[in-house]
Amino acid sequence: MFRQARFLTSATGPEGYPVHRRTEVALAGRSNVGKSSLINALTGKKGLAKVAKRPGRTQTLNFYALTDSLCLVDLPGYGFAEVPHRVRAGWARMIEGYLTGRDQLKAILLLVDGRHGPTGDDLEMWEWIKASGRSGLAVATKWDKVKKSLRVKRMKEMEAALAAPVLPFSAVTSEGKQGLMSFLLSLV
Ligand SMILES: Nc1nc2c(ncn2[C@@H]2O[C@H](COP(=O)(O)OP(=O)(O)OP(=O)(O)O)[C@@H](O)[C@H]2O)c(=O)[nH]1
Ligand SMILES: [Mg+2]
Repeated sequence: MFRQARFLTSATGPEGYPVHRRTEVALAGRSNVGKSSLINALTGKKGLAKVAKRPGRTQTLNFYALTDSLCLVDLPGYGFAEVPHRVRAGWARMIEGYLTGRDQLKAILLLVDGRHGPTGDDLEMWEWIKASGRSGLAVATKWDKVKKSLRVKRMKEMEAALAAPVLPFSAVTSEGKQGLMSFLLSLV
């Protein structure tokens, strides 16, 4: 576990990005999919990233140093209808600016709700990630909520839809945590 993890800073544009040499890994996914919870699970620090009952909680790019060489970036979730259109357009610009413009961004994790599989938005995001030239890893969140008897079938469906391996993950049981840590450490 990344017990030395700490919050670095929030940003809404390049002028706010932290100045450091860490490799960055971004967490993309629909609002409420479990991005912030994943950060807390990986670090063993419950309150490090704010987890909300209501979707749309994360509204800036939030940078978390995991080690001296690795940094996770929590992005605002997409697909949240209750946020006014103008605000959403601003988020899209902010996220796209970061994902396209940040040199030290090496990989993007796409978090998909394991209970439902990828939505249209998720598939669009996945295509974008593949085209971006960065590494991508698909993660199925809330895996504890998927009935054991359905897991094999659900995983096959998700992997077929994304045409890629998917890592099952639960912030509640910590399933998938080791695999995710190995992936992150392999980047640096
Ligand atoms: N059972 C279960 N619930 C989870 C898991 N991960 C997240 N949740 C719950 O899902 C809700 C949303 O989690 P967040 O981590 O805030 O989701 P987010 O993707 O950061 O959401 P935004 O910041 O709005 O984009 C919270 O109520 C969490 O407790 C999980 O692995 N298992
Ligand atoms: Mg969040």
